[in-house]
Amino acid sequence: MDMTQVLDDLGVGNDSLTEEKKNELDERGYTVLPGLIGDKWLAALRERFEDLCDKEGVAAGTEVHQEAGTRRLADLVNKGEDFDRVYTNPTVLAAIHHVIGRDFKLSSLNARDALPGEGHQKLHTDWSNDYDGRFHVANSIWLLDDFTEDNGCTRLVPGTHRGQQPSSVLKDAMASHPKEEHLIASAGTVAVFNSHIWHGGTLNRTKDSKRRALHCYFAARGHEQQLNQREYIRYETWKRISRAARHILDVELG
Ligand SMILES: O=C(O)CCC(=O)C(=O)O
Repeated sequence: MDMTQVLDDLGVGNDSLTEEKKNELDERGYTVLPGLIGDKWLAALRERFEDLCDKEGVAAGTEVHQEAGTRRLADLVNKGEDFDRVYTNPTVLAAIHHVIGRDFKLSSLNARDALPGEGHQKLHTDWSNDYDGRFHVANSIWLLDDFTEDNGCTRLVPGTHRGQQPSSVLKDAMASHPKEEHLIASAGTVAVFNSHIWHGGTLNRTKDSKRRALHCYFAARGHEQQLNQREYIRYETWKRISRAARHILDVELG
């Protein structure tokens, strides 16, 4: 299938994303889409998050990455039907396509919760090189809880997606940046960002507040995935999803 057909099949149209959102992605490197996850779906995703953390215990997240002070999950494509609508959401796909501008695929679908007293990350990008005139990766963060100033929201530095790696410019990538913005938004919001932008998690300063989120991360077609979906895809998932969804995962071979 070609990408035009895939996007069409998944309901992505010219009007899926407003000009304002496209401009924000171009100029600032991220945009915020409130209310994308309806209440019932949100409840189901939260329940699944907790069930998987309980079930997987210390192994949770190992398929991709574990991080001290956080609860992480990985390979969510294969861990419940409620996740099918995440990586095929037409508004998010329109935004990802706008950033990458060519055929792309899912790189990974993971989750992260910064525990109280933990979660601060250095400013980083999701791409290891400086800007080379094209964008190779784009990410979306799906808020399963309200993100507040205190509970470990994401920070982003607008306009840095066309620049160098923060580690080669900043003296201290852990420090707060004068131009950083904090993603303060309600549960159910999705933020899409050009993942060449400088960003990172912040400290959860609360005593007991959760800040669970999904990371639905995409890369241009020619690049390796963060999780090799062909290696991990389960037959029950493959059977359930559409041809267009299989293309997004790059698991069309059957
Ligand atoms: O969850 C967040 O706020 C951002 C996480 C992030 O950038 C990462 O884990 O690389």
